Amino acid sequence: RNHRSHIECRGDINRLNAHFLEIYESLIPPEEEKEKQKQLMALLNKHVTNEWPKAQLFLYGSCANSFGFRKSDIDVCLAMGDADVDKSEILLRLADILKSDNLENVQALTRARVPIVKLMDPITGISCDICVNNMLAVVNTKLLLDYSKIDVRLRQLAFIVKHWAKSRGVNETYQGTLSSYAYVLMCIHFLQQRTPSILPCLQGMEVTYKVNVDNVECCYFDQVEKLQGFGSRNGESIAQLVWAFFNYWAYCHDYTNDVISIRMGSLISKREKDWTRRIGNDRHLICIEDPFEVSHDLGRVVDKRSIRVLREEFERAAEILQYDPNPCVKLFEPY
Ligand code: 3AT
Ligand code: MG
Repeated sequence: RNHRSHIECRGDINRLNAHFLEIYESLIPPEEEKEKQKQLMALLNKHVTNEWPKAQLFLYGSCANSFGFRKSDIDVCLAMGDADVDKSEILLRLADILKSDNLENVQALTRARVPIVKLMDPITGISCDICVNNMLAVVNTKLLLDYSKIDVRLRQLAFIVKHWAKSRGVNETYQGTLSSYAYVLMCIHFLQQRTPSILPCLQGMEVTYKVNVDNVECCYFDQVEKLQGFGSRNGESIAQLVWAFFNYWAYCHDYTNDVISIRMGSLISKREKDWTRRIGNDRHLICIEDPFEVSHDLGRVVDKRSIRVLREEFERAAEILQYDPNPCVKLFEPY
């Protein structure tokens, strides 16, 4: 498997920079979209505070972590201020309230793994999922956003990787492949590991932001404006990084022993996490530690079949980037 691990990058790799940047630019949501999101949030806020004066709405996920593409759905969290609420009851009530306004396709999915209300706003054309008291997701959204402000290459790399994963059908957790959240963590870890590093480890620095959510201490250095230029000692281009990212996951990562951890800013061992055996449905075939819920492996959705699919896709991408005369076409070819 690791026969190509020390391969040299092709000499003309920087020829691809302009292509990757063009793809990145084309996926960035335009300003009007942000305006429409705010408009919909204002409408939802009005209904929510009218019914539950102490409740608050937060955007989370890709619409708020800076890794969202244009025309994405938005993820909203309704924070009730009280942890002991009956989520189903609240979602059913919320659905009733929203149905009586102009919103379309309002549906309460109370039996989903994460129970939500789904809806579509015909005025802005935006679809949205609303969950209750999912504050860890709101906090990990802020962490990802803060990382994205340190070096623009994170956002560029993550856009290319997410676009590749969506094109190749490996961004489907229900089919055993990885979530967008997991791919962004892989990109952050990868940039922390470059020499010189392009990203710091915010959770290993002085604590300037601290919240306790569901009994998890979430703390890290969030004054990222002070870290401008952190990665500038490393001059690697986006094309070199995309190449190295796929080369790493195709030929260099030790799937048997290693866990990637952006919390530690390094690899850690499966042994120290006790992630060496299958327990229940958690097989730990690719291990990505959640930065706050550290017992949580984002790779736990991956099974014996889908790990093969994933690794073959990493290898395919690495081969294309190394040898294909026109990699940008082949890399994103629909599967
Ligand atoms: P898309 O652009 O919609 O593909 P996204 O960033 O919205 O990407 P997801 O839909 O995978 O990502 O997830 C929405 C947010 O929910 C992202 C993250 O804040 C949170 N989240 C997702 N999966 C997990 C998880 N397994 N553990 C903790 N938080 C998660
Ligand atoms: Mg989403």
